[in-house]
Amino acid sequence: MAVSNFLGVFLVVEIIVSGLRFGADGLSMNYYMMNCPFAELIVKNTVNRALQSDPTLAAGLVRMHFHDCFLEGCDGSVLIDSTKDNTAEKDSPANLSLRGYEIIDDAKQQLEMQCPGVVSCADILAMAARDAVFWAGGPVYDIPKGRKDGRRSRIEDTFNLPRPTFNSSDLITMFGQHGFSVQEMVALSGAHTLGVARCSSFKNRLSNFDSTHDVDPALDSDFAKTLSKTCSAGDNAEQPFDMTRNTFDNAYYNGLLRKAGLLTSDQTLLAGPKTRGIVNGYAMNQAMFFFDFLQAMVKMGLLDVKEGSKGEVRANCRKIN
Ligand code: HEM
Ligand SMILES: *[C@@H]1O[C@H](CO)[C@@H](O)[C@H](O)[C@H]1NC(C)=O
Ligand SMILES: CC(=O)N[C@H]1CO[C@H](CO)[C@@H](O)[C@@H]1O
Repeated sequence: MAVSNFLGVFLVVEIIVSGLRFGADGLSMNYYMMNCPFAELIVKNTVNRALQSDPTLAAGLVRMHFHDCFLEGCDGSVLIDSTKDNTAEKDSPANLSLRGYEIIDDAKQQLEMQCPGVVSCADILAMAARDAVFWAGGPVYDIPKGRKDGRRSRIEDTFNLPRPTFNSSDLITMFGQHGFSVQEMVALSGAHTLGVARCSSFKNRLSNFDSTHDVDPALDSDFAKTLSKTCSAGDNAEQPFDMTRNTFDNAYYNGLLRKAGLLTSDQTLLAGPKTRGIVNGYAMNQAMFFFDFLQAMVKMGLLDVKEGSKGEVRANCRKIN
């Protein structure tokens, strides 16, 4: 039953996606079929192996792809290391807790041996995030490939990431600037079904919240105690977003209904008049969440992609050629 459901979703999306003209004409589902036929398989095996030894890295890969796409487009810029003359995106405070770089390096190394100079780091990251979602129990989906790697990665660009203190209208505005509907924004936020945030990302909710409240009134009082306990171990102490941090499911939305959303930007989705109904829907219907999520992820993976001579295929994902 579950399997046939997934297959159904997969087929429908296959049709939707192949019928789409990607604003990017050079991208296609079988981009590597001729010159690196095992690219998908190599990435998948590498991701599976890494997640078997550390399941928490699924979250890392999904978040890294998001940051990559929101800054300068999905062009692998988030993977670049800082140099003497340039402080890269990854060294911003917002990106400091990104994890999973080694998995991308590992896949890249194998791909360079099989088919040197062919598979971009941006595509490896997009495929790895996709495989991580499936590995954690989420929907399976195919993505177009053919992204080129960018040559710019600057810390200044990271102001373009949403902040954990954003309210629903801030989120609607920022995601809208990237072409996402309210529904797509709420579905993408569901990626917080995986992983953790550090105390520094939510401690503003626990004391001196605003002029009339010490603790954020949108926060369940027992959950507030749990968070205070977590934070007693310091700013870097980690708190899972939902009760199943390594499983891709709709527990995140059910948590919001219990006022147990971790960040302001999570709980606000229940408070906002335009987002509340969508949260209720996803909490009730996981298949609907999966379906909307995978479509929004395919769309996110196409943000400002670089094609042809606008980019390159890096030999090392951490360095511009
Ligand atoms: C809606 C606006 C969003 C905000 C304000 C936001 C903010 C954050 C913050 C503050 C953290 C924790 C960082 C830390 O404390 O170390 C986090 C973690 C995470 N975010 Fe988001 N995020 C948003 C949307 C997204 C989207 C669209 C995705 C992916 C599609 C995503 C995927 C993740 C994942 C998987 C983690 C856990 C990472 C880990 O455990 O290593 N987020 N996010
Ligand atoms: C959301 O926050 C912005 C400031 O970031 C504020 O101007 C706006 O009034 C807030 N909206 C709601 C609905 O609280
Ligand atoms: C969300 C967040 O913390 N963004 C920060 C990322 O890094 C830049 C540069 O240091 C800051 O200006 C942002 O506030």
